[in-house]
Amino acid sequence: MNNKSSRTMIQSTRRARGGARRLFRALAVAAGVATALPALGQDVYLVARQGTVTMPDGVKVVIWGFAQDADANLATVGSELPSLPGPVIRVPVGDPTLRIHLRNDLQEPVSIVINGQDEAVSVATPVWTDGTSSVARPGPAARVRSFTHEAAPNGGTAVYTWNNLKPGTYLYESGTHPAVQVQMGLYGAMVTDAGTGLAYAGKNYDQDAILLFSEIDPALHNAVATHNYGPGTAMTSTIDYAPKYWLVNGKPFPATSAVTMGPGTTLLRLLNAGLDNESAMLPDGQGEVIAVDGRPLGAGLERYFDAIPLPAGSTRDVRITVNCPADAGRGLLQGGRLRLSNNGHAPGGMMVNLYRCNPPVDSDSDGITDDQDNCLLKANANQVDTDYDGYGNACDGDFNNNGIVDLGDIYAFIPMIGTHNPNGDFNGNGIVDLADIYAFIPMIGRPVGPSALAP
Ligand SMILES: [Ca+2]
Ligand SMILES: [Ca+2]
Ligand SMILES: [Ca+2]
Ligand SMILES: [Ca+2]
Repeated sequence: MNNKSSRTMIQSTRRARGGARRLFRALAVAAGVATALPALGQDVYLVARQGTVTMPDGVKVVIWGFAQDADANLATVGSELPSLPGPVIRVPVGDPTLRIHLRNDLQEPVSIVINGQDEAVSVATPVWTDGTSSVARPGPAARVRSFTHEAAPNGGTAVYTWNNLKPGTYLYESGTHPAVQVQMGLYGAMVTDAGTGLAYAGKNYDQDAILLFSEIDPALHNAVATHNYGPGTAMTSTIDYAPKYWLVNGKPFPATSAVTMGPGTTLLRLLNAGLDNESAMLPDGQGEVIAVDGRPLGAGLERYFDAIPLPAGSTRDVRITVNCPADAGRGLLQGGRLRLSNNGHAPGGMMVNLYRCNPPVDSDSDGITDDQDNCLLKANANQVDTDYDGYGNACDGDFNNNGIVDLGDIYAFIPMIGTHNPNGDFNGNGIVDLADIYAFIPMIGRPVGPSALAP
């Protein structure tokens, strides 16, 4: 399930629930009785699971992530795949309560915290490394394993409740062994507004976009997924953390989704779920930072930046006002540390096209807009390009790189059949098979591409 459908689902669930509440209120009023309303609140059903993401260089990385349970009933969970990041949680305006129902299909305990929001517990009770849960430390060797109660491995469930949500932009993430579990992908964005079209008191906006930064160290992911992480194993800690992929909303350029700003004021909700500090460079230096970690800046403290600091685990809300059609155009938001490659291959990394006024064109409707798509006319949302020539595999049958798929390419392709040669694996299923032969044949005699990233 992709992020868009997850988000749509959350919104539709929310609409249905809002309708039920309105009906209940109407009935209560009609009955003329002072009936206690049912507790307001949003219920979100998440499953922690293992999954796989494909990077633009074709490398498949195991992740742990949150999937949304489609029928909002953790008792029956289908084959929903985790997304990276997890589903966006938007709590409706005026709803002070959020309940996250978590089922944990991973092989170690998982929990959920929202950085900056107080869970509805009288005393925060950590789980210690010996598995006990108490306010007092059970012994001198005990260390905190989890900031809050956990869902047990292999199908255990837990409910997390927040009764006094503050408006703003927040990260939700695993509160258990976060140095490992959060970098594996157990994170997402949670937002709630002070009012309709109002991020915080006095801070209006017309449209918003979530830009969640994170990184992947494939060696660490592999070690964790194969149980080779921790004391006595090849990788004993995150001290050698060395990310190779830098993501915005779970994907590196050119697989990042573009954002359209304007007309009016756009609120960019910036979040950093990575272990590394980052910053966000805006194309025109026009961003107004109105809040830090969900705390609105006081009058006179709103700052205009071109590079907005985004420390690990933090969020920033930034407003940009666009006058349409006068300001129509496009700019590039980049990670300020210029990590603009995918495992050493540029262009890539933390780059997102920001369009002003006019939504971008996406000729093949794969979610990658024409200004950055490496197969303009062939849907390839993951933008895999295993020979790094700027033409995505899906439209690159030109193995000898002479610009046309010709006899030389036929001779190059035939020996690839039945092998794992990534360049001949047009559909990315790991083997050059019949489907790839069928994909190759229509390319014969035609020019490579076209691609926005190659001449
Ligand atoms: Ca496209
Ligand atoms: Ca290529
Ligand atoms: Ca050729
Ligand atoms: Ca294949």
